[in-house]
Amino acid sequence: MGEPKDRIARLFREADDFLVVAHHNPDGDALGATAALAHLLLFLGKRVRLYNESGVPEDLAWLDLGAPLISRLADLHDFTPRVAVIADCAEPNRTGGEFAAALAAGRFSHVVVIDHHTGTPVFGDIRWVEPHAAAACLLVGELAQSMGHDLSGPLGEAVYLGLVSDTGSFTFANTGADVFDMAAVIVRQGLDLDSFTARRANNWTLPRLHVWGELFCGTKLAHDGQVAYAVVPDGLLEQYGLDNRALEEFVSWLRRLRGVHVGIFIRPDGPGKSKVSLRSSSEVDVQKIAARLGGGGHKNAAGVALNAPVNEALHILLPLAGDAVKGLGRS
Ligand SMILES: [Mn+2]
Repeated sequence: MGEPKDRIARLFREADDFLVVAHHNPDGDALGATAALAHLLLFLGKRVRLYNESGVPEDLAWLDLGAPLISRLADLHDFTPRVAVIADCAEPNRTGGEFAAALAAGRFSHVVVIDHHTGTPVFGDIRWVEPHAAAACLLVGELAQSMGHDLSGPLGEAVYLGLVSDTGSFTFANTGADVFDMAAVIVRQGLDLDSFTARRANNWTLPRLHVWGELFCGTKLAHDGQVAYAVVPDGLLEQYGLDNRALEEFVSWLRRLRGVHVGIFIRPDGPGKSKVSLRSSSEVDVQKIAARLGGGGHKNAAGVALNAPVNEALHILLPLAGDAVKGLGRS
């Protein structure tokens, strides 16, 4: 027994073969945690494979993953990892159907969960879940430090990516002193910020900039200016030859409007379906809105997939957002 972190450290030392997994459509925290765990396990002399159903998104292709990443379990070939480590993922289905089925079939003798979401069903036999942690990478960084590894090189860079991604570059309310402390350690241990930023942030294409321009122009206010929303029309991305990744973090900009407490961003997600991203400032809890519709996330950042076209989704979301901002002072 003992603290989950210590139990994970013990398992990492004792077992030999690991599969590291994160939620599909990985963001910087999910892929950063995957890579950081790989580097930690390699440092310990273990055999490691990484799995993500969506593969590596093009905008994160620069990240040093340390080990091969596969998106089909058949690509493990004769490697049969006994330990699955799942990071930044609140529920098995968010890893995608194939891995969730493998978990349900009992394919692994140990299932480790390292996460900062709350979700159901509760799964995994060693669970280190800290809903107040800003990023899964913060936990992975702590684990590495507790096992005597410093946060230099590709491991430090992967952790840093997670910190930056999940805190909106150190601006969201979840950015505690612990985040700055770990970032400081990583910088002190050699992170090249100039090169990191060039690879992570300064890599837009002109079509992406133009799509954002269109979406900015289409942004509207509701509920006395306290809610901002933007809806991606069907076919817009296709018209520019882009995929959903091009919209990453757009929703955060809705909060930049003066007086706005909730940002709603809705995009098509296949025929008759949509994907909703919610962001809030201060005390407004958008996780509650997402949870009512079957989604999840955190207090200030949440999301949900709906079986409704984008405009219908907007009609579902707007009244809920209105309720959430009711009684707040105008700021
Ligand atoms: Mn995360």
